[in-house]
Amino acid sequence: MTAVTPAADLAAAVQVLDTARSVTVLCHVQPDADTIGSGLALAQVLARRGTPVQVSFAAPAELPVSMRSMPGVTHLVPPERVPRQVDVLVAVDCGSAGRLGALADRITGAETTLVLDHHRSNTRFGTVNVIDPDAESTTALLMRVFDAWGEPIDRDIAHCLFAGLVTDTGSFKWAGPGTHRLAERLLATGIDGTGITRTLMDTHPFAWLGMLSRVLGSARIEHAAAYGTGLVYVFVRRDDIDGVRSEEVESVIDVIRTTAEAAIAVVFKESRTTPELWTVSLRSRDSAIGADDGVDVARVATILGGGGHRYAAGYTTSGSQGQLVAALLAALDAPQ
Ligand SMILES: [Mn+2]
Repeated sequence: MTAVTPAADLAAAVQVLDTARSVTVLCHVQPDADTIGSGLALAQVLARRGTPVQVSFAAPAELPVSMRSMPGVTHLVPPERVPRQVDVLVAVDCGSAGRLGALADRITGAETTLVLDHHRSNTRFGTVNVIDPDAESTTALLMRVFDAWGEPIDRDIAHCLFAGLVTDTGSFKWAGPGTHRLAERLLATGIDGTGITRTLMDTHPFAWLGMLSRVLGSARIEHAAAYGTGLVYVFVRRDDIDGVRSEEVESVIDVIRTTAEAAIAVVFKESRTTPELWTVSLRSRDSAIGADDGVDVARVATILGGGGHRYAAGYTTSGSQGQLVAALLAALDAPQ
């Protein structure tokens, strides 16, 4: 991508990291490979410099299986081990403090909060904010931070950075000018890009096939939604996801979003523990990099209490299936 992070923000971030006595890196709840890859890459750079560092996320209790082979996982600590008072707190890939879940209260006890992120809807909740909505991934943004800091990217760090880049670009489907150059630089360190991608994106248990067939069979389309550009949606209920991981649940949106007749694709995902509590994923179909068309789903998600990117966003809500669809349709038809 061509967008440039304001040099002053980058310099301020480097200054914070360079002079930190200790660092606590926080990833978002329901972590993906971009937030974990960012957290573990930064932790490895800090550890190499001799700066005490820990990485955490509030929920769920366990790191998703597909991310457990990432280098640097030894820096992960459970949320209850994160002290109330910390020196430097770094939030990676979090558009708002709410994305930290139960760890959001640690901001109050932090001397400095550094926010490194690429979400369009970012609320700039840090004392220092490095936000670039045009960055492919937060790990791509971290490459710029490491370059400005003069910290080399070794093979283990490259593994983590590549994990975020390959997942947030949908295996480089959403690549712009410069994206492949970033990938080339990481691959040149000797990492197994194919293996990393297969582990993160292309490996599912057999039970995934049954789950997909049940869920996809219940898909609905609303042609009149979003000013006639169309909405396709499915519900993934608690009893649909027995025996499958979060990775399988998250994969559903990538099938739904291919529907030609709808500009917006939505997956409602019910909590495993709380009935009628849902996390909702939205995708806008016209997701050509740099294009200014398509529905801005970050705006829709923000109306519903969430946030995200122009072409990919989400929110959390509760209620019956009918209530959820009605609220979504109203938000899609809200004045621009
Ligand atoms: Mn991301």
